Amino acid sequence: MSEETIFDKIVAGEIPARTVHETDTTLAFLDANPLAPGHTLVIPKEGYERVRDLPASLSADLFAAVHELTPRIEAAVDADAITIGINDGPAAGQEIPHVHVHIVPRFEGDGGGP
Ligand code: DGP
Repeated sequence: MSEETIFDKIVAGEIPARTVHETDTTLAFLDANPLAPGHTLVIPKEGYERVRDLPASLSADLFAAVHELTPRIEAAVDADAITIGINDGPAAGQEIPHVHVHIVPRFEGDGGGP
């Protein structure tokens, strides 16, 4: 487990987020600084810092949530594709030390992404 982060506060309902999906072990909500409409973060409710720290069952739960959400998000914003990304460690750009998967809708010619 890592230090308490802003994502723990979102899980606890202490700060608001636009939740799009929830299971017993995962939560998905819209990114506050979106790279594209529909940019969503999927997190384990428990605050593990790095992907390597996740118990296998939780990593399976996390990817199951990503798997379920991706086509729904793509359809909701009429995207052409999706980038799925994890910044795993500060040197990779991880700002919040609580594992999170970016689901970023992509559009032909957008030239963007995480
Ligand atoms: P990363 O750089 O991979 O650690 O991504 C962190 C993301 O978290 C970044 O895209 C912005 C988002 N974020 C930071 N604080 C908040 C918050 O309080 N609420 C929400 N919904 N997203 C946040």
